[in-house]
Formats: sequence, structure tokens, C-alpha cells
Amino acid sequence: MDRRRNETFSPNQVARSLGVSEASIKRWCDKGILSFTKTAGGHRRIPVHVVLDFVRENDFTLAQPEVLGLPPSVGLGSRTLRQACRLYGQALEQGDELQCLQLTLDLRLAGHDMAVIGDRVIAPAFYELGQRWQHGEAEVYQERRGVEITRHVLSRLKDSLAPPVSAAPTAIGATPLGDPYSLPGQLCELVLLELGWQARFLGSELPMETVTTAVEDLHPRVLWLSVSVLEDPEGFVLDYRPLYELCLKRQCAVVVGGRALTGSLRRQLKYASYCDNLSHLRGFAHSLWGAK
Ligand code: B12
Repeated sequence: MDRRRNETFSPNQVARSLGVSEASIKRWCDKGILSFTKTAGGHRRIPVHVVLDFVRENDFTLAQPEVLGLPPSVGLGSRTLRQACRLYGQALEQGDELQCLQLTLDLRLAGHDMAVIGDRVIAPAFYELGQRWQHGEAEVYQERRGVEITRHVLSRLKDSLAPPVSAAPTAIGATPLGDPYSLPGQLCELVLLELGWQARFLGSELPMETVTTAVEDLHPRVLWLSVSVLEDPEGFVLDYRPLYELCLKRQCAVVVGGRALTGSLRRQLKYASYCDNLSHLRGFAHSLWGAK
């Protein structure tokens, strides 16, 4: 292990391992970005740990880890998610739907569940896009197009899931009046479908009365409410109460989430579970029923 840490490589080898030019490596050495030692003959030598630190800190991928004597799969695993998030964000901004689809399908093939893809790739990519929009670095149309692209991608992912068995419990979800944010609701649907539930996102901006009727008609085991924005928080608390009471009677667990549900608002609500993210929903739903 220590021997490996002390092993050094030439700029040419490091360049090949990173998939960049040798000139870039020499420049980074000279700028102090990559630390190095010099041989008696005056040639630069870069320790392997310097390369690995550089890769980690700068979100680089190792194009050919084997040049540094590392296993060819180095850089896969958890780092792949960060990389995928960055690429997803770029593809969103460029309007590249195919790339967005490819990235999410690849992650599923690599064994990541929908909750992880939503929490660690899609949501942070949109967060970044929102930041860029706020700072005038991204256009409104790019954000709107990004939402459309992701809606299509999620619906394609839905098509790739096995249909639920008839004995699977039902889950329904919605966002309240005044909340146009549809992606969290669509993602919740996918997370539950992946677990084998008969899940259906009813849509955005639903009055609580019609959600109540849906609970009466569809007999769900879970109702999820995604609340990203609330025009009238007090009105929401009042309208929500009878819905919650009905759910309690019908043994339907109410799961709430979304950035508008502040701590003070949550204290005024009753619910079975509050989820910060999709992985929480996955865990909760799985504890109730999970075919997978
Ligand atoms: C897309 C978007 C929109 C779209 C949404 C379209 C659609 N059909 O969904 C539209 C065009 C509607 C929109 C409008 C506006 N937006 Co906007 N929008 C965004 C953006 C870029 C992404 C939101 C999103 O969908 N993210 C993807 C989802 C999956 O991630 P998420 O919401 O974080 O959800 C995660 C968790 O919270 C959790 N979760 C959420 N809900 C639930 C529910 C359950 C049950 C569970 C288990 C989990 C869960 O799981 C998710 C995955 O981890 C955000 C940026 C950001 N920071 O998020 C701005 C952002 C939210 N918008 C913003 C603004 C300012 C606006 C507008 C006022 C702009 C304007 N001038 O018109 C309007 C207001 C609209 C309104 N009525 O309130 C600001 C809000 C600032 C603030 N502090 O309030 C943000 C933060 C952008 C920014 N950086 O300034 N927006």
C-alpha cells in the first residue's frame, strides 16, 4: 500500500490516465495544481496519490486507471453519481434529451434505484440549474425545456419497469392548489412503482376536496403529498385536516414532503411520515409492503 502511494508517474502517463494532453499536465505541474518531484535528470514525476486527490477534488474521471496500475473500474461506484449529476445538468441545459435518458438508464443498469437517481442526480441537477437561472447564467426557456425533458425521461423509465402484480397495494399522490411543481410527484410515483406498488401521480394543483374523493374512490394504502410552494399555508392546514381524518379512518398512510413544508407548518399537521427525500419514501413504503 505504502509502496503504491510513493509510486510516481511521468506527465505522459498521468495524461493518458486522465485522458488529457501531456501539455496540460505539465502546465498544471508548473502552476502548482499538481505537485511533483524531479529526477536527477530533471524530469517531472507525479505521485499516484496526487493524481487521485486531483481526480476527487476536481470531479475528473480516470479514463485509463490501469496506466497508473489501478483496477480498470476505479472511479465507478458512488463517484459515478456525482459525475452523472454534472452530465445530467449539462444535458438539461443543452436540451439533450437522449443524453438525459441514457444517463438515467445507465445508472439503473448499474444498480442504482430510482430514489437515489432522483435524490442524487435529478434534484441536484435542477438545483444547480435554478442557481444558474437566478444568477442570469441560464435562460428561463432552458429551465422549462429541462422540466419537459425530465418529464419525458421519467415516463420512459416508467415504461422500463415491470407492471405491478394485482395484489399490490395502491398509492396515489398530488400537489396542492397553487403548486405547479410536478417532478417530485412524478419521481415519488416511480419510486413506488419500482417497489412494485400500483402507484399513480394524480397531478399538480389539486384541491384537497378532490384528493379526498380520490381516497374514497381508489382506496389507497398510501397517499403522498408533495408541497413545493404554498400560496396560503393557513388555508392548506384547514383543508388538509378532513383529508387526514378520512385517511386515518381508511387506514391510508399520509406521506408528506417538499420544500414548502417548514418545521412550523409541519407542527400544525398530522401525518404518518414526513420525507426529506425519495429514499425516505422508499424506506417507509418498503416497511409497509415491498415486492422487490
Ligand atoms: C423547475 C422549476 C420551476 C418550474 C416547475 C415546473 C414543473 N412542472 O415542475 C416552474 C416553471 C413552475 C417554476 C416556477 C417558479 N419558480 Co421555480 N424552480 C424550478 C427549479 C429549477 C427546479 C424544481 C424541481 O422540480 N426540482 C426537481 C425536484 C425533483 O427536486 P426537489 O423539488 O428539490 O424535490 C426533492 C426533495 O425536496 C424531495 N421531495 C419534494 N417533494 C416531495 C414529496 C414527497 C412525498 C417526498 C417523499 C419527497 C419530496 O424529493 C425530491 C428529490 O430529492 C427550482 C430550483 C431548485 N432549487 O430546486 C426553482 C425554484 C424553486 N423556483 C424559484 C422561483 C423564484 C420560481 C418563480 C417565482 C419564478 C417566476 N418568477 O415565475 C416561479 C414560481 C411558481 C409558483 N407558482 O410558485 C426559486 C425559489 C426561490 C425561493 N426561495 O422561493 C428556485 C429555488 C430557483 C432559484 N434558485 O431561485 N419553477
